[in-house]
Amino acid sequence: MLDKSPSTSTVNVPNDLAAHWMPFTANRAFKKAPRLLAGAKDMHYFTVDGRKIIDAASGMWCTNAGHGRTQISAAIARQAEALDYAPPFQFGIPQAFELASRIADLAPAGLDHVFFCNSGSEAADTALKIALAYHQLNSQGTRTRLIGRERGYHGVGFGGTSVGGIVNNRKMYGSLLTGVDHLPHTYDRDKQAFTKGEPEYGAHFAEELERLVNLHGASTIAAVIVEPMAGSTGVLPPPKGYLKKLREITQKHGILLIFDEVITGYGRLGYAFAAERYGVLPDMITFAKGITNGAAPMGGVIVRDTIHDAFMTGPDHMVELTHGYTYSAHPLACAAGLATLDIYRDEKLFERALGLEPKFADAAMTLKGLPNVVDIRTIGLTAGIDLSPRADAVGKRGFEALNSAFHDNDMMLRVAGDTLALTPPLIVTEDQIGEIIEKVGKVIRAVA
Ligand code: PXG
Repeated sequence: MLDKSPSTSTVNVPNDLAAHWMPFTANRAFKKAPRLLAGAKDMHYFTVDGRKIIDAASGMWCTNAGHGRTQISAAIARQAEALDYAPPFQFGIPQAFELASRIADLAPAGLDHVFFCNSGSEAADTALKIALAYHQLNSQGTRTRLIGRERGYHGVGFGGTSVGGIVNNRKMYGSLLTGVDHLPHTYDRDKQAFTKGEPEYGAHFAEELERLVNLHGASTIAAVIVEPMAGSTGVLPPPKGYLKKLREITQKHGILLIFDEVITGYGRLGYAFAAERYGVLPDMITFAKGITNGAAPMGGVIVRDTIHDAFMTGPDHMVELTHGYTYSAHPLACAAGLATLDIYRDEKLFERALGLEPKFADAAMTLKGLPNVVDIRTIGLTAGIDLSPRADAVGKRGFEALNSAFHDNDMMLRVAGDTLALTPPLIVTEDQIGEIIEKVGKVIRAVA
């Protein structure tokens, strides 16, 4: 058993933070007041100075089973000793096949094939490439247009950035992919504010796809990609009936539907995948994060049989899909994934999340009425809390909240602009939900 709680003296704190250019981080502010982590166990992080921080973010939507799970770290260690690396092109390891089968078993029937990569970004780009290639094989090569959604996030590759809909992530990177269009986002505060679960209002936003079909012609559209619940933009649950409608319209026009389940996968909404919660069968599901509980980088795409089978033609010796990564199905990630799925199953964590959902929603809604709180949305074990921005600087109040949580309230949360996102590990107890909400209340008052 590894005890990851650090004693202050064992942690080596660097005195020069200049060389590491941190991702998606306000680097200069960080380096003035660093948030340095040294260990983690169950629901908590430990800072380099020995403080215990409650994790209301599952790291970054990753550690659904909580931190420091020895079952996972031991599996990784064993795998590293037995087989450190194996080429995934033209060679295989048993664990990759086993993990793919386990994932296919969790996915809706008909989605039975798994292509591995190393991140959510790679998963999104992989799914988009499979969609384009499929239509070519299917004698519909004019279908090249990709449709995303405003406020969507599909990672940072050129494909994912192009179909993504968060302006700050797009505007610095030129024209991106051509032939991309976007559905409108599904949020209308006037009609949806302070809703628990899926809002009643907004299914009609899916009908905008008919408008895009009328504009471009169905024969030019390859795929639509959406997050069933938009996470990064600040937690937007799908309106009731929206995803079903999107499925109906895509099906009618021969357009593939991709669910980006990088966040919603592996229990966040109380099911293995959101596709199951909503009873909607997409053509592909992308995943990452929770597949290894964050303990090793891994992502992937679960593909519908008809799409996979369309590639399995031609001469036997030919590569069917000219795509893949040096680290696809990496042995350490496969070992971590198998151990993680064991934990999810044995501890019934998806069911646990579903059971806790009403309590979590009730607790989050108690924050209504605190200063600057203009909306609270909940879904599964996730809540988004919109704070009104400071007059002079959008995002500043949110950034202050991140710092107040970490430095003054021993809590990690995620912020997206001025929205606070709570998304704790699925092992969270009712008492810990109470503690998190109480601390969020303090943070909200502190940044009033
Ligand atoms: N798709 C979705 C839906 C995501 O949420 C990605 C793709 C990209 O995954 P990678 O592994 O390439 O980062 C994501 C990532 C946040 C937050 O604070 C969310 C993500 C990443 C970082 C922060 O909400 N999601």
